[in-house]
Amino acid sequence: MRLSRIVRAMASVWGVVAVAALALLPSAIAFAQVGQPTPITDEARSMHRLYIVVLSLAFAVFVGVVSALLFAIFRYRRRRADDPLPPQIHGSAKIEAMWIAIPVIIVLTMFTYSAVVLAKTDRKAPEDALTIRVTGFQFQWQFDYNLQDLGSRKPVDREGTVTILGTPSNIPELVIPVDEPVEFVLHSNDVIHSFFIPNFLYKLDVIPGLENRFVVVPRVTGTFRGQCAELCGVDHALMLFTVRVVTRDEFDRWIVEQAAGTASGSADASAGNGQQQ
Ligand SMILES: [Cu+2]
Repeated sequence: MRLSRIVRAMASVWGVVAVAALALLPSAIAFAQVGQPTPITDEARSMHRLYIVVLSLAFAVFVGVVSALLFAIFRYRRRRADDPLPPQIHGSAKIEAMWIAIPVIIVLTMFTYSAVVLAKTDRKAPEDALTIRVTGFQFQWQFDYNLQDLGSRKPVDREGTVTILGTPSNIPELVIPVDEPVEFVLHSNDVIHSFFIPNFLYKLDVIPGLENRFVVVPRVTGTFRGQCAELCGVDHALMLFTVRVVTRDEFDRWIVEQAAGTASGSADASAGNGQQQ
């Protein structure tokens, strides 16, 4: 039968293409990641794995469709001896079942995996998470550390807040410990901003009158950049900040330094940069 011959021919073409595509997949993934930030939190790593899985599925679909298309174009192009009307084919339960089953499997895989990753990234912060209150304003950021809520350890034994206040000419530094949960509680005093740290592969809107929060577990120490990702006015581009991920010991030393010399228990460290004001 003509149809089964076509299916067999297609299957052998797809076999060759599948081997070639598998060989090319690592290069395709590497190419797709050029210029992307390195994920530095548990959550970012999960999202990155999801991205790779979806990208691989999309790559497989692309290769499958394009190879079928090219096969049909070249193998069944019109030849001089051809009749004006090629053999007419109607229906094939096998092929129809296949083109329903394969997309359903792909969509269900992506849905289930996305739901798992979403549940992880959108989870509630554990009790012992370090909580940082982030306030966006036109045009900078303020970071508040409650001395009674500093995560796994309690390096300062008193009430109060350490405030890191940024200005457009002096960008603030957010310091967080590695390997433990850090929760960001986002507030805005004026318009909508967006708290974005590219290496978290995550951003969240900062909305007046609404408290948005998210939690991450950083796994890499170092200095990373952050910025506002929502056009919020004329100096939006100046809403930059840096994130320094340090060991817990370094973090304790830093917070003690920041809190020192403030009898009232409120340490103001304008544009922090880890230095005591
Ligand atoms: Cu902005």
